[in-house]
Formats: sequence, C-alpha cells, structure tokens
Amino acid sequence: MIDEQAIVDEAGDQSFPASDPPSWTLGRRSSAPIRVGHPEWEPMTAYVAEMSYFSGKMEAYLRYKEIPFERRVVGMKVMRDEVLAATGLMKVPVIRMANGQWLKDTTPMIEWLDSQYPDPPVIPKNSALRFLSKLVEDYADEWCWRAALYWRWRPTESRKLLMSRIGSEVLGDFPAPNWLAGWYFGRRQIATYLTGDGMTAETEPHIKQHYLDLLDNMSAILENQPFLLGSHPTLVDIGLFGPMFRHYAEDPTPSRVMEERAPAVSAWVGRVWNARASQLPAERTLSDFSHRGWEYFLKEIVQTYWPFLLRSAEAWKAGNKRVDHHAHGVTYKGLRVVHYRVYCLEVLQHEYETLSPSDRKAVDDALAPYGRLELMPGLRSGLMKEHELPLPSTRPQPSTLQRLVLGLTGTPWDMPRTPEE
Ligand SMILES: N[C@@H](CCC(=O)N[C@@H](CS)C(=O)NCC(=O)O)C(=O)O
Repeated sequence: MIDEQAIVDEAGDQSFPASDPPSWTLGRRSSAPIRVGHPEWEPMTAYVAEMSYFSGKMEAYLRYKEIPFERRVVGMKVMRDEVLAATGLMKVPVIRMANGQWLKDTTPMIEWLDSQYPDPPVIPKNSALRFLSKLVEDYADEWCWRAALYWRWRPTESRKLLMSRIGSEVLGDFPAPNWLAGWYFGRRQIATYLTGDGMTAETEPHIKQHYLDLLDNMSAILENQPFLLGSHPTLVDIGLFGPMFRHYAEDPTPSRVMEERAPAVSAWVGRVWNARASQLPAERTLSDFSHRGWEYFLKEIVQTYWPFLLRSAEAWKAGNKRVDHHAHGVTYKGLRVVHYRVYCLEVLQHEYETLSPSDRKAVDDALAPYGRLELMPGLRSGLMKEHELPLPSTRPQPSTLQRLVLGLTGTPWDMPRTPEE
C-alpha cells in the first residue's frame, strides 16, 4: 500500500488507500492554484493536427493548466519547413514559445511544463504514485496506439472519413488531388501501424478487444469519481486522453461504441477537455491505484507492456529492426523496433531505480499481484540529450533531398540510431 502520510506531506494532496469503491473524502489544499506566469514564453504556439492523438493529449494538458497558448493547425508544408527544422522530426504536437524556444514530445513536454507551472501539479508529487502514473502514461502513448489506429483505419466508415479529412486538413499542399493524397496517407498508416506492426488474423481480435477492455475498466474507475485518480485531472487522465479523444470519441465507429457501451467514459472525455484548474475546487483528493478498475491496467503494464519495452530494447541493442512479442496468448509477429521506446524504458527504469526503498516497495506491492518489473542493466538509448527541454536553438538540418523525400513519404515512425557501445 502506498504510504498515505508521505503523499500528504510531499504533494499537499490528501490521498487515501482506496477501498472499493474508493473512499475519497475531502482533503484541503491551502489555497487556490497560484498562477505562475512566464511572460517570456507566453503565449505559446502549439502546432497541432485536429485528428491527432498526441495533439489532443497535449491540448488537454495546456487547457487544464491554463497556460496561455495559440493553436496552429499544421499541414505538411509547415511540418517540413518549420517543425522538422526546429525539432528534427515532422510530428505534432510541438510548441514554440514566445521567446523562440521549442519543445517537443508530449511526455517530456508535460514533465517540463509541470515543473515550470507547478500549481496544481498534474504529475503526482508522491514518488510511488508519480512512477505508477508515468507507467500508465507510457502505456497509453505506446501500447494503446495500435488499437486506436485499428479502430480508425479498419472500419470502412471511419477509414473513408479519415482519408478525406487527412487529404484536405493535412495534405493540402501535397502534389496530388486531396482525395488521392488522403487515400495514399491512409494506406501508409495501415501499412506502417497495423499490417506492418503485428496485425494478423491471429492478433486482430485482441487488438479490437483492447478498446472494449479500456472502456469497461475506465467505466469502473469512473463510477464514483470524476477523474481517474479522484477529484482532479492528473497525468493518467491526460495520458489516456490521447487515444480516447481524437480517435475513440471522435472517429465515427468507435465513438458510437463509446456512447453505447461506456457513457461514463464519454462524459469523462468532455470533463477532461473542459477542465480548468482555476475552476475546480481547491480541495484535492487523489486515491492510489488500488481501485479494482486499475487491476486491468497494472496487469497489462506488468505482463504485456513492460516486457514489450524490454524485448524492443534487447532487439535494438542487437541491431534488429523487428521483434516478436507474446501477449494475450498470441504472438505479435514482426513488431517494429522503435528507438524512441528504448528511451522510454531508460527513463522509466531510471525513475524506478532512484525511488527510495519505501517508495520502491510501495510500487512493487502495487504490481506484485501481476508480477515484477524486470530491469535491463546499463541501458543507454543515446536519446536522453535529444529530449532535454527547451530544445537547443540550432540543430543539424536535413538536406534539400532529404526534405523532399520526407515531404513525399511522410514522417518516419522513428529516426533510429545505432546502439552505443
Ligand atoms: N512521442 C510523440 C509522438 C507524436 C506523434 O506520433 N504524432 C503523430 C500525430 S498523433 C504525428 O505527428 N504523426 C505524423 C505522421 O505520422 O506523419 C509525442 O508524444 O508527442
């Protein structure tokens, strides 16, 4: 059980060992959120795409924290000319601060912004809760991705709509008619993230079921509380908002499933999007992860996601581009080895290894019913510096030819580097 007193002390939050349903009673924060302004950074410009998983995640965070920002909805030209030049990848969301500095990648962005705009924190201050929350965020980012892509691109009605939206919203400057550009991009998403990432006749039912399991377990957690850890949004809400908002709640097929099967999740999506720190009560009550609805997530993380990160990191070290992964009684064959995920494992491992003995015991106890986190000693992804924020003002620029190729083929999933010896 996570040390209740430590949570109160470190976080200024009241937190309670959750019963089932959780007994979240009122704790008191001494004051309303103190808005720490950073005029040199504000307003920030968030480069986003309307149908983007990670853009939805980032915007929910900025909105809740009331960090002044302007949205810039981007197409390929801006991706190529501005985002690529400043961040080294053509991916959204990224942020350009008023002083010209750039931020990229939602996980480090949220971590950095939460340290600069500390009240109220989204990342729990208690180290055990913080680590568990980061595990859930990472799982939402990297493992929930495949099923969210499945529900977007596999049902015909969703696929047709999204091809058309991408053609007009993202690829307006592509050298082809919008419908053709949208079709091309849609096929590329399917080839990269579904058939090219472990979807076979054997795994497809499991990929499809994943969404339904998320809905059922989130519904259970939300039975007695407005947000996933209690009275206020925290990192786990923001992380799971990634798949739940722009994909599941907005794409035609999964949105109907959500409305029918999980109205509590549908309401939560609206609640997170509408949440503003200054408008929520100063009293803040968070529970730990012992609500029965979390069992599914912790089990998935220990038995499926963490071993997947380990297998990916081992394959990356061995110089392999593909890896098989056994989960849910089936084999996901030929999954892409994504260098970024080696970085994710390195960050999480570091966080786990630097927990105090009592916090580590609290984490181990929470995960014990499902197994334990195996560690990979001496793991170095070589990507830690790349994700230090704000980004350096200059970086090596791609050649004109590389820019042309990237413009035509789209963002590679990953820009891998060879393992450091
Ligand atoms: N790890 C990154 C992932 C960002 C990402 O993959 N963004 C997608 C949109 S949701 C993207 O820009 N994809 C561009 C493409 O596939 O060409 C983050 O957390 O920000």
